[in-house]
Amino acid sequence: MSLPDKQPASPNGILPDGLFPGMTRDDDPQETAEWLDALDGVIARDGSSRVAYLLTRLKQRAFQRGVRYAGAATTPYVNTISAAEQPEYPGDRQLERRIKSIIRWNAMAMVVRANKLSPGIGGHISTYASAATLYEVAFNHFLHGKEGREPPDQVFFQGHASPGVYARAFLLGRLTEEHLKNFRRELQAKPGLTSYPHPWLMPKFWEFPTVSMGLGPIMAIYQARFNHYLVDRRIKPDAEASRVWAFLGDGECDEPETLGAITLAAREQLDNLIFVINCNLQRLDGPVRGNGKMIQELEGAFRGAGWNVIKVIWGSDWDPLLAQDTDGLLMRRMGEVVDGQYQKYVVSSGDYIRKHFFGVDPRLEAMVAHLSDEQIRRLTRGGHDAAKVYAAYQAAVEHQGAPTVILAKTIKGYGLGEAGEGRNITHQQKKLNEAELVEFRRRFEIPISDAAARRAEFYKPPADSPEMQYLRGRRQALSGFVPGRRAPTVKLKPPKWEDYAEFFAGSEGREVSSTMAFVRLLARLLRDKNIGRFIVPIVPDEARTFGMESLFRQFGIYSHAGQLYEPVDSDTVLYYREAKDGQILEEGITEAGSMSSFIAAASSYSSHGISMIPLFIYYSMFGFQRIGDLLWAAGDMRCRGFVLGGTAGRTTLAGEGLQHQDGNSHLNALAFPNCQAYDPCYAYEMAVIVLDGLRRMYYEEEDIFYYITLMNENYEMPILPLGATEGICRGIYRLSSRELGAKRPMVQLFGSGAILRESLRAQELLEKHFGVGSHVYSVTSYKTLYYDGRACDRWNRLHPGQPPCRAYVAQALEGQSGPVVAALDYASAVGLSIAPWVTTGPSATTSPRPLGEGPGVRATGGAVSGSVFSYVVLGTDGFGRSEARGELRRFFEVDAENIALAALAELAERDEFPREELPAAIKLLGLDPDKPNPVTV
Ligand SMILES: Cc1ncc(C[n+]2csc(CCOP(=O)(O)OP(=O)(O)O)c2C)c(N)n1
Ligand SMILES: [Mg+2]
Repeated sequence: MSLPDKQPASPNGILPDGLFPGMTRDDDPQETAEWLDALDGVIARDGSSRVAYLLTRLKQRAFQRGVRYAGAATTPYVNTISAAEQPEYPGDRQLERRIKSIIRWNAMAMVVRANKLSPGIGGHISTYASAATLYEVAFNHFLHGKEGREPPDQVFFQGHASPGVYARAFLLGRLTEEHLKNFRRELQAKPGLTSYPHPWLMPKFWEFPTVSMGLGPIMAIYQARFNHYLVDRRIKPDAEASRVWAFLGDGECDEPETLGAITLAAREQLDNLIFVINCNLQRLDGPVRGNGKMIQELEGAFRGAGWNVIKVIWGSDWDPLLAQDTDGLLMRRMGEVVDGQYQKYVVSSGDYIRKHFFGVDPRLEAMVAHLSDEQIRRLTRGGHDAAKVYAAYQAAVEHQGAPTVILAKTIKGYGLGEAGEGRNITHQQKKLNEAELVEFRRRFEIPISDAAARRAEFYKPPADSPEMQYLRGRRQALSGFVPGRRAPTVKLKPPKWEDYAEFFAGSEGREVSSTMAFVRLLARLLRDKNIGRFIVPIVPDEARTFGMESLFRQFGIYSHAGQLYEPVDSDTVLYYREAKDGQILEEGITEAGSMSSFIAAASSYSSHGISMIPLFIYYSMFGFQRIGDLLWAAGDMRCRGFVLGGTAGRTTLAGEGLQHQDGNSHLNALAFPNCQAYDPCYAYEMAVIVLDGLRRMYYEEEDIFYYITLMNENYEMPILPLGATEGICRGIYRLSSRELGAKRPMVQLFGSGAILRESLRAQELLEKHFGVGSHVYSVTSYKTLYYDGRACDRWNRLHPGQPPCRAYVAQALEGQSGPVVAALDYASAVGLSIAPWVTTGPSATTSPRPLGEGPGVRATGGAVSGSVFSYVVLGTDGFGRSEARGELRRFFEVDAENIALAALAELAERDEFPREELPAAIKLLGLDPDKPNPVTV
């Protein structure tokens, strides 16, 4: 089958040779020629800025006269920087080429060896093979480490290129041969290397987790913005914000997060931000845009968003051809061939390219008549030409007022030859046969024997070789290693608890919500003389929902440009004040963007050496389930800070219905290892958790972050009970006791968050109508109890001879009896997670029974020898409803009446309450036995 060489139209709707849809030919070539001559004249006489001015005026005039021509956001398919404008290359290209070849070899050998030893262990060769020049030019000439006076660069590496970064670190002596041998084998006796950039696993090496594609680019944008924030607020004394480099794949640009925030970068004039997009035209399965042109598509998107776009498409060997191309024929041919076809050229002979690319026009064919087929085949792509890449980077760092994107065309699997260069299978290629290894060694001139090549042995030149000296010298000149993570350099002074006494004193009859209490706490933190400056409030267009607008005026909304208009509410006390030194990050409707800001602030202790304290408050339903992957990255990155799920709980948000009522986030949070998840009910609980969190994160330097849910239901906030702080932090404490004497049955009630007050009401109902005594416990964190219980079990299992550890929840129930009924505003699985440790002490007598039907979800079974529990969890499983709170709680069966019934039913199981009285109890409590199950309706 022969493929079409000439495509009818390019993807942006402009016909190949500049004609527009509906136009088939140039009706007046002579007139066209006159205009072009005139243009040439202006260029020769006055230069390019004059031309740009005239073109702008022409466009304006045409518009005034009714010509509706917006113009394309793209430029021709050639390098943005012409050969004439290219700066001289400052390095030793010969030596750099040798170093790059050695790194290529070791990166490839690392993956091949790993798969030889343990087939299927994985790894990627082709991504780095295509990007080697992009990285090497940056490492040798641009990326600043942390040991100099200049602000260090922050680099987001393409996750799949990690073998190249490791191979370089090996040459530099940062990693040993053992590390490389144990690539993707982290659990061996000798040190190993993690597959991708994970700061959690290599905390001195990697800074930014990037391998979940799309997260790197959006985090990079907000990182660059946060760097400006630190300078604008004078937290960092630097005159300039740190530069951020993000290396990404062209396939990665299909992730919504990649392009989703690019307008912000331009709007904020982030000229400290450089995207380098490795346009190898391929992703995992095949071409990124087989029938289109990815570079052109990206150029249009970025230019439209206001970025400085630099295309690096062709290598230097194309320069003489382009110099001959006075009538633009070659340029047009370059523009009309689609990406799928360019990929085909990679795997084709020079003869094929001569025939199919140049052969469409005799004038083009003549242009390359003097080149052999081999020379034609080897014509390079810009991304493999250090001089072209250097020119682009230099222009990018010099550009002011806008971020820069470099679109570098490369070949995926460059250098792999038959083993995968430009092939659709190349992304997954991790095995090279012996002949391919020897060929690779030959092509890149690695000075090892064929036998060593067949064994894929690593190669490191002698320490005093010119290569090694050059390599080290360049890094010394650029202030040390990249990447690299460091410990905080500036320590914060802790806040004094006595300054926060108002939050422990209760609301004295006033009814407030935990959200209101939090906003008051936030305002107090902002005024704290020890840490106030370092607080970073973050909110995605929801400040008024949470009653935070009072902070606008006082602390200001951060805006690099200041406030260029008179706000519509300037005559009010709480006006919308934007300021260059504003402290609040009001992000607009982007949870992903806000979370990226959180990540930048929460990792500032390491990336800037300055601990910042972000508090990111959002609509809780749009947290874990919408941007969970960013939260996961935050954990990986050892972020320290608070995320606050506002309007949380399935039944607290009256009226909003299915989409908004969050009963899931605590279930999600359960799986995030270093996330401390809390569901407080009272203001004092919330304040204790926040203050203790500050201690743990900023003074004990624990790499954890907090998730705290807040509600908008108003009620009186009580006083902090004596001795409750430890229990609040550890997940449970006893709040209220009704002991009615030894003859009366007893139950234990767990309540949390919004539903704690229902448990308290159930306590009243049980006493008043049924003579049942109870203790009510506030469970502030099921997650903390769950992790604690698991840690105890594990310790006991591994230390059989030693006194057993007892889970904290079991300690809280020590000596108590009767069933336990838990109620919460989240999926019941959250409550059930602690079932193994819910034991009511040695006095329990009944034997374990199988999981049964009944109200809520019941877990049964023995836990600690001699003790037995029955544990019922009432949670809010199912889709939400638009309703008022009371009706919602009845619907989900988590209200006081349902809690009381669950307690009575459990007592009846133990013969502590007459079973035959249950129907009357149901009636008295006003419950409907035939009500549908909320999970299934
Ligand atoms: C969010 C996400 N989805 C899917 C993947 C799996 N994946 C890894 S690499 C890859 C292809 C990458 O293509 P591209 O971005 O063009 O990078 P290249 O390797 O071509 O430089 C895919 C689909 C991933 N890592 N992250
Ligand atoms: Mg790609």
